[in-house]
Amino acid sequence: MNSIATTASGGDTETTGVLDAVIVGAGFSGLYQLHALRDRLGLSVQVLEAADGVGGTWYWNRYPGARCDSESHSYCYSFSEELLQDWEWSERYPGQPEIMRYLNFVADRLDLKRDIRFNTRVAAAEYDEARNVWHVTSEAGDRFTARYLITAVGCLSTANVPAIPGLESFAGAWYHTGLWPHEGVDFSGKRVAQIGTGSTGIQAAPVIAESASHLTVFQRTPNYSVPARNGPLTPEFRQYVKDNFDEIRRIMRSTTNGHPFTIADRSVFDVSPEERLGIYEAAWETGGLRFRAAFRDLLTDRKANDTAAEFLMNKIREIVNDAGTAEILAKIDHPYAAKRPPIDTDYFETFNRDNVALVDVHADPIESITPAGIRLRSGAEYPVDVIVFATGFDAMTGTLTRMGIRGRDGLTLTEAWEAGPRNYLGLQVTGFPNMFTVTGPGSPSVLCNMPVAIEQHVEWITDCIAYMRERGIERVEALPESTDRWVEHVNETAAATLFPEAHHSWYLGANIPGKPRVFMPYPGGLARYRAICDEVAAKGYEGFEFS
Ligand code: N01
Repeated sequence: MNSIATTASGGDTETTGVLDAVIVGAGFSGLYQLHALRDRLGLSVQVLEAADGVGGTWYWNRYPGARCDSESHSYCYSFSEELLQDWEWSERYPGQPEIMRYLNFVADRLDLKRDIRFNTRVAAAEYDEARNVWHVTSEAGDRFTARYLITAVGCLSTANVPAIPGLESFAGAWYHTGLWPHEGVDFSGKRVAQIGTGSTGIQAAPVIAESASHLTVFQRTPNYSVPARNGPLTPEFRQYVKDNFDEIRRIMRSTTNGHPFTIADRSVFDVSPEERLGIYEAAWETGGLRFRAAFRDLLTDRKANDTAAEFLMNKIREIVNDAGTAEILAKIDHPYAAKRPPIDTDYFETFNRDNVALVDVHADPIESITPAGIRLRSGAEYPVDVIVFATGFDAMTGTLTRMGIRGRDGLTLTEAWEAGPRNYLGLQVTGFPNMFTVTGPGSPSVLCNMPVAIEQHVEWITDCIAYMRERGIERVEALPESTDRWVEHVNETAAATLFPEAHHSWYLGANIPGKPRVFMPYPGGLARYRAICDEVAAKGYEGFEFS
């Protein structure tokens, strides 16, 4: 292990030796990657984190109703029996504060914080070919040199505030859900506008409506949603999880999406229409992402998907009292689950409240923000005191391309990904030796229960580095032909699904003006992906070049 001293001079910090690794980000992935490299391999590691605490996406997303859509007992690390036994989740889905408590519990239990530099946002990371090291510089000018650069920046960490003319003139307060104030926002007595009806907006609206004097939801693309059916976990269930975690882990690792339940082994048209309706009703009652697992062909056969879509649109019409509002909510143009399927607590019911209104900004787009509120193209005006942007993220690539990453021959990551992200296995970009991207584009990532995808990546990266060290190999880089083949494979796999039919989805980069339209996550399923990665490793890291 290298011994590293850090010196502070003129407010700057500079490593005086070469660290083994710099990890960027202290969320689920950065914490485990630090533990794996430091405590398993004995490496010198520095984590750099922009926030003043651990948590990653959960540190920033403190909006009302923020809660994970994965079930608690699966939204956690599975690598440590001790962590599993010593933590208790309180509800079926973990709320944001509870996830923060959990990640702090893990960081403290594994003594991780001493190797994390908080309040340190990376401004540049440059590969030095002559020395085969990465020089990483923070916005404040602190400098770190390391053999490996590992990005653990999450997939949804660069907030997207749409460039609507006039925002700077707005006299009220505005917030993005992904950069929510720590002290919270008091909506009482306020007229609130919420723009966006993705997973976040669908969680936030019912909670905001409870305290605001009035909430207007501006919906551009209607969305499906299934009731989460959240509630407290019983002591019996918690004990069941502790006693059966090996089996739960086995299921999570063997399914497409890394959840603790399997996808039914039946096709939509294997059953009669009456039977199908019964299956959908039961799945609706069970709630959450389990609805998607009712049939195995929902994401590959449009006609099969249409049956689920029709069921869910009818549910909206049943729940929402006002027929006009129900129609705006139910006019959904994409297959169910081709965009990330939201789950909710009383979302559609919220539109039955007297203090809530829905505005269709697909029919009449937002034209500007005025000092008083929101103006549509038709000239209609909505005076408000607060605007909540639930408008999502520059997903998967946004944070990476903003980090000033420069590889061999001065190539920037932005240049390398000008036409969309290109890499091998979602793990390494050709031209960027010794850099690994945890849950990068091209990996299953956001299509999965994230901790399961993260653990697979962290363990693969750790094994790869161990392999190199055992053999005195100092450099690893994805071969260009491996990248070409992988990108082709991801595209072919996506084309065999219904995902591309949601042409406005952030999976395709369509939510960011000018972003190349490329299907970014790997849609072949986590189990298949794991098998591919394992085979690559077993063949001596086939497709990578060692030197
Ligand atoms: O963001 P989104 P999100 N004018 O991009 C609308 C994860 N997540 O924060 O669809 C008007 O999905 C936009 O409209 P359209 C999860 O993976 C996880 O909700 O582009 N509207 C859309 O309605 C999720 O998928 C949990 O037409 C505008 C909304 O804003 C991901 O985060 C919980 C607009 C953005 O939806 C992102 O979800 C919550 C404009 N100019 C979220 N610009 C978990 O449980 C955008 N919109 C783990």
